Amino acid sequence: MSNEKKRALIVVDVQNDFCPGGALAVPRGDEVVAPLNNLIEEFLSRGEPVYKSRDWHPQRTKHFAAYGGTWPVHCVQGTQGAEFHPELSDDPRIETISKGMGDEDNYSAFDGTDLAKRLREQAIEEVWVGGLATDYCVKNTVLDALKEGFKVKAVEEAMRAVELQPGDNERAIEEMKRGGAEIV
Ligand code: VGL
Ligand code: ZN
Repeated sequence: MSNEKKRALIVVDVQNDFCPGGALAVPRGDEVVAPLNNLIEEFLSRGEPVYKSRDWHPQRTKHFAAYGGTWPVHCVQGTQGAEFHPELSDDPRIETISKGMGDEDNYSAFDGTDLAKRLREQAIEEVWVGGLATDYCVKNTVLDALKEGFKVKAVEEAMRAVELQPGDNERAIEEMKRGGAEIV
């Protein structure tokens, strides 16, 4: 038997609203598409599973500033802003994980979803993570993956931060490292 770890790729929230021109644009958010497409191709060609998460909000949620939360309206179910970036690779083998359907912030792709169960069913040991945004959904996805017992490789060139506060990107990277993720 090979001693290679069984891996999966998690592409976090690469949606129009998080890219330049979107409702909650992450500066240079679209730059994650090219490195993520390379990873998607590598994983699929080796028969390794690929998951895309998407922020999939109802029109009214306490996640939005208008209803007591933090954020402008973004990634509302069925809108163009909630669609994946048009250049992000698609493939029938890729599975979509929807999150953020309630009033909780649900930043992590594990929060309120069956992602951990699905990964365990496939005997995955290690997840590679990239996407948007480093300081929210990527960070929380990485920390939850570690809590769920997976090894994590966080792909720094394949993620970008919102940086509501300057330094949030650096702090998020540090937090992921401290939690046990390997930054690659
Ligand atoms: C996200 C803010 C609000 C993210 C989602 O995907 O990082 N950030 N909702
Ligand atoms: Zn959101």
